[in-house]
Amino acid sequence: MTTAPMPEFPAGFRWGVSTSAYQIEGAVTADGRGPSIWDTFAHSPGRIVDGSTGDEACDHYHRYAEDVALLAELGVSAYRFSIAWPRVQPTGEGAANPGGLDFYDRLVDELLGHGVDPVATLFHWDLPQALEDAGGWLNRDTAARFAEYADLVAARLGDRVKLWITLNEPFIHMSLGHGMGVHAPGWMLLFDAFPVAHHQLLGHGLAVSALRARSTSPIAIANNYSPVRLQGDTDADRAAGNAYDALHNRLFTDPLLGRGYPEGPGFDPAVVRDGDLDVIAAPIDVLGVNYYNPTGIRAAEEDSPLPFEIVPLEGYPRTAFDWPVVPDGLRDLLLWLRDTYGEALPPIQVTESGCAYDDVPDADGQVDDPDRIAYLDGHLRAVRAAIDEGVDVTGYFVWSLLDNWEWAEGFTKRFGLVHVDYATQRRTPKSSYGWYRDRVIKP
Ligand code: PNW
Repeated sequence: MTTAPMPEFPAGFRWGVSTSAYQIEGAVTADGRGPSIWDTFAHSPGRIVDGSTGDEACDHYHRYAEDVALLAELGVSAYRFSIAWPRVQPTGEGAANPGGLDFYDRLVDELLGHGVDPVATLFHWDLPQALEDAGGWLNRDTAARFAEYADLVAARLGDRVKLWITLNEPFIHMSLGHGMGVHAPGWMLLFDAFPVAHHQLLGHGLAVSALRARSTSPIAIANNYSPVRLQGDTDADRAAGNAYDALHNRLFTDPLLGRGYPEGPGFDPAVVRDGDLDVIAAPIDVLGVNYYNPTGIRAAEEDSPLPFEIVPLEGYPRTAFDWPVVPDGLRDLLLWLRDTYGEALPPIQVTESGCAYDDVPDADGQVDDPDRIAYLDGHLRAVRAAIDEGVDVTGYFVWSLLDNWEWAEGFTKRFGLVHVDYATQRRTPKSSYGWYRDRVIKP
């Protein structure tokens, strides 16, 4: 598919792709790795739609050199991956497991050898199972454990990782993992999941100090945002929109940027101790923004347990996940962040943006994915529009390099620029890979 020439981005703009450990690595018992909550969850009957697990995933643990060659050929300047905590600390505490860190050491050197900046996420949801057995993120102690783990990683990789990302989407880990039971560890606590928000944020703040002590590289967090599209214009609809914003878009960002928690659903002051908000507001250098779609909101029915009602957005194309394709939502979000946080907002990098489609190889083995090209084209123009309106955006990472194990959806959702045939682990770049390389990164 051809698209109109992409407008130029500022010099030095960081082009990347993202992945996460449990979704691609496989090799779940290699070199002393301990079990994580996702191993436990995936192996529990009924949790994953196709009954699959991440035991093998894309076998990236053994094929990382081939995957780095794909990155180099793509021409990205950065690669965002995550480090599996249970490889570094199989039980979540104590001395580092050298075999686990060795893998990331090899990966980082392979990236640098190909001119690709390593961007490392420390926590992309794969908590060591032993920590979950002690209460997981509901237990305040997990925050301190996370900072110790960050210290071990930075001691080994702090001279070479170019950007640290402490947590991936703490909101999704709280809501889907602990509120609604859709993700590991599978708790259904609804709004009682708030301690998971606070302890993740506390862990983030403590990890920022640990990283600063070992590394001069900038530090970020990757938050998930979904701008509100009000479906109604009554005062009750607007109040519902504010409640949803407080929960999804501000619960993590307000305290990170020094404003304390927003009043609203889910907030429980009882777990917040003196001094915690100062730890959480430790300055960060970059705000990572993961965006997939906006959320339609209107006032809830009177007997609803929720202070808002989520309404499907009509009139948009949809991805294989049934998520609406709304590129303007990304521009709106970036402007909302700037208008809401003003001077407190650090430069933004879009750390995830992408879509799932049912990509099937043709008779010649080629994968043509015009819908993904249209998706990325629209979202990049939205980023460009926000930059034109004065928002400081310095990077964009496509989710994802490879088709991979999509959590509760197993292998049924393909987000990659590169198709993976899981039976053979054969990688085939899709047409979107060539488009990103030739029309965006090196036009
Ligand atoms: C993100 N939602 O997860 C994650 O960071 C990735 O690991 C994942 O593969 C990617 O987005 C695609 O799903 C999300 O329900 C999971 O709104 C669920 C939602 C959003 C993000």
